[in-house]
Amino acid sequence: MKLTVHSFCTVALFTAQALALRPNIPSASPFKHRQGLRKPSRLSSLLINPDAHPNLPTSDAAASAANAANLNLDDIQGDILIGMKKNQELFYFFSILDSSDFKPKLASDILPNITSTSQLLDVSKQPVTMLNIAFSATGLSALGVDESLGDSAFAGGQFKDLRSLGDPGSDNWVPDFAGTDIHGVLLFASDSQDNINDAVFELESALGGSIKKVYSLAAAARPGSQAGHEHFGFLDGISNPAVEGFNADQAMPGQARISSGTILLGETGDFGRGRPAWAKDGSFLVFRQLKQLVPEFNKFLVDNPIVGNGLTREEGSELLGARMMGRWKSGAPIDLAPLRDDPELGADPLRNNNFTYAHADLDLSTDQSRCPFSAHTRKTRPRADQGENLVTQIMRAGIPYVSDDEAAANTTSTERGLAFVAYQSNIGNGFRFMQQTWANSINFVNPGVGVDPIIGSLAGAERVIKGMDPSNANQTITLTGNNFVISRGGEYFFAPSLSAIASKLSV
Ligand code: N7H
Repeated sequence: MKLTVHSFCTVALFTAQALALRPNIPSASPFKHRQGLRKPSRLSSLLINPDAHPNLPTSDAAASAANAANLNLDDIQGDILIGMKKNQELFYFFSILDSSDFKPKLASDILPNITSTSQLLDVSKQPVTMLNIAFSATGLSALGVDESLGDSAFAGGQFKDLRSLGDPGSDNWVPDFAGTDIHGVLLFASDSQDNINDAVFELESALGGSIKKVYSLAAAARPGSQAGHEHFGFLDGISNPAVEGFNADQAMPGQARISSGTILLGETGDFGRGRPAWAKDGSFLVFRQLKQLVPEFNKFLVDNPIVGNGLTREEGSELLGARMMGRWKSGAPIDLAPLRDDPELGADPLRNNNFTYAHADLDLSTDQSRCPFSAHTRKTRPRADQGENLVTQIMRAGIPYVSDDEAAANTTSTERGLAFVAYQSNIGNGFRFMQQTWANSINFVNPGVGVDPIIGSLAGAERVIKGMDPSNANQTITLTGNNFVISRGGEYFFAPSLSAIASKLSV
């Protein structure tokens, strides 16, 4: 097991020092008993770090990269650049009932407990439970902030956008997402559900009747060797971009290197127009609750093995799953391991992202023998098919969930899936472009290749996909509706900088 960041710490009185680094942030909370969020008593990280993932930068390395790029990691919420490394997480969606009551509490009870990027990188500074916050457009309005952030998808909200995303309507949506009543989301993350429960209890007591919980979703990395794997069994979180001013200097081979402004508003590479100055260093958070039908997915693979090449039926089924995803369950890319999984390759961050789909001996525009054009990873990052596209990039920060009912009752329920979280400085260039223009298009990246078999959606209509059989590219598979991933809806949020909360949103 590799070490994420500093593994040992002394119990330090860090809070005042850490908060002193931040502009205009109240440094003392009246709620002295609320140790769950703030007390720096960690001996091990609250994050997971599977061997196959690129390491996070050490806090020193990140600080020096940030200094050189003039990025303030003390002011940027911790979840934005960290990626898919949460252990346990709770998404707590709320509505503001009384903004004149909420705003001072935002300043005194939420802001001092928000975990910044620098804090999250250093175990000795990590709180027991990480807290981040983001607001929907109606949430900003409820706070009296009606300025445009220069993002039309955010301004309209996800419910209004559902047809563009290919959702068949809102019948499958969690009812609380269908509308614009959700004003914000609190993200709690820790290494135990008990820590999160304590933090929620403490914050709810402090916030009183100023907000109301609308909905919540508990999520957790899967146990043991499945940590980092999502419910279909595939290792996730291998390929997130490396960001200038954060970890670009230590990008792994094949990792996209992007400008900080692709993720953060107001930084180099943010092409947005008319952003207010206070929006700098915030990021748009796209949340989607994506239900996964695991037995159905597995049965589909068992029923449709790819035959030939000396494979057993079982191996043929595994191959079909890998070709739908673009990676084997171990994380090994099929572009480098086209017929059988290669767990050593999957576990090696120096090799597991080092591919482009281009090979000297094959025609990039027609040959799908190594990887189908419609495979999930190729649809969402076409690499050499397009020349590296450094604009349509997102920082994925999702985590598997089982429905609240199951978590609470400790009994099996039917719903599980991915609590999909993606950060970007422009939703239309990031998540929305990937979903609408790439994954849902039958003609991307080449005419007639079909939609992404994992997330592609045509409003519930039948989906015809080509290229799954490596020896017969014209063979099609027909999937009815949205077979294996069902959208339960979500919302578009803005995760502001800490200084924006202090100077704009809480006053
Ligand atoms: Fe995907 N999965 O866990 O099976 N995704 N994703 N995703 N996804 C990726 O490369 C998955 C979804 C991207 O850089 C892997 O890190 C599932 C949406 C992007 O080569 C796996 C769901 C969107 C990449 C999954 C889901 C994306 C990516 C391989 C829904 C955006 C990186 C691991 C339930 C619209 C591509 C890895 C690259 C990779 C899974 C949703 C985007 C295993 C189950 C909605 C950009």
